[in-house]
Amino acid sequence: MKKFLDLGNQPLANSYLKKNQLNQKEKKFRLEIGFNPKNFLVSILNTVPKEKMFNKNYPYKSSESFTMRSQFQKLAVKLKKKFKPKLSLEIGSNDGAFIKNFKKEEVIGIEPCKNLAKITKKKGYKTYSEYWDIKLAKKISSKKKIDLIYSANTLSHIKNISEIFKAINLALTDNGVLVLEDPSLLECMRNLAYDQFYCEHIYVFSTLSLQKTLKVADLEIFDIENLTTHGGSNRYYIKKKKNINFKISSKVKSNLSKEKKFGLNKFKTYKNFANKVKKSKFNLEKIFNDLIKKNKKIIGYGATAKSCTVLNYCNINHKKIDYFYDTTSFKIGSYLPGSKIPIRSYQKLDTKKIDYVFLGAWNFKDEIFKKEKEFIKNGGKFFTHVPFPHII
Ligand code: DWN
Repeated sequence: MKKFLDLGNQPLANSYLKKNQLNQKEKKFRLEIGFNPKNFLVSILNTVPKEKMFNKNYPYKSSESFTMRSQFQKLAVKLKKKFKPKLSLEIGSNDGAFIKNFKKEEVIGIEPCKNLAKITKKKGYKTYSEYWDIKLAKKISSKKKIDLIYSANTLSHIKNISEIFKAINLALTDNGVLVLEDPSLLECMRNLAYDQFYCEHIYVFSTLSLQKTLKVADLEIFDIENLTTHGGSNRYYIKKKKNINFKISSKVKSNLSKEKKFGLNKFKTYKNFANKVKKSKFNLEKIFNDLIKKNKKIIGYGATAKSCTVLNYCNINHKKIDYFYDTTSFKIGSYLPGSKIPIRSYQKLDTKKIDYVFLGAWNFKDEIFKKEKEFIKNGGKFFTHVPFPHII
């Protein structure tokens, strides 16, 4: 791995602090990002043990956003129509936003975070509260293989990625399909969205890197959809290499050439990105300092895991942002890691109380702007660091 970016000492994103933990020393790790010139994988260099991140206290629920709920519902309909699976499985089923669109006997959830697995189990969905690996794949598929495996924003969170793909190959029927969705490295770099890097995001995939990694597990991409989800994601359709029933779509070639044209196969592209990130930090700090000088009331919106990287890298703490609004029950009443900014239960934004809003959940800008049109109409302002620090 060749290091190209250092985002400093960071606490664990999603490790929200309770009031009685505010004076305790937080666990930190060095957030450095590297590029592997052999397989083009971009990953964080120092990983945190999975049990420290994905456990019974996991705060993120997929169902929190209307955008995500409706996307999962539409996708389930589409995949069922396209592949007619008899048995489907989701790796990282979270609170069931995707699997709830299937009949209970036709889908299995894998969710190591016990608080989340409990939700789907309670609703009657078969859910394994375990980490996905070869052992689990064998256990689940020993009697009946899986026709469709879906995984959104999860495989990029697992360290031993080649083993993960081998386990998927093992569990799939010969004509089975893996549908994998994760943030796109190309969009992350184009948008200077360096906050896609944090402890949980071990990898940010490109088509180039995924193609090489899948090869080791005898799998290959046969189609790709470019999505706007989470600030730009790719949905990859993947099959067994030996399966000739699916034609390789021209989207695979066009994505590969788009990425090569941008330089995702070259180290110097990543060095340029790192230089731009430094400038972005400087300019975001400047926006904060200018607003504070003018005595503006600043709050944050969406206490995302991504925010953790930006806030801590750009030295933004509770002295600069009064509080964050978030709708997630688990986060309300706690404090963002590192920056120690309190998280409050969401209330409609009001210009009588708030002047500027830092958009932590910039990936849900459209949904949030729709909700807050009164605030915007009355002169309230949002600001973000994506694709460059600016007041919107
Ligand atoms: O990959 C991951 C993604 C999918 O989810 C995980 N590693 C962890 C998590 O990352 P995140 O926290 O950056 O995800 P989101 O989906 O950008 O988080 C949105 C946050 O904003 C949630 O805490 C809910 C909140 N929110 C809100 O308070 N009001 C969101 C919307 C749309 C709103 O209107």
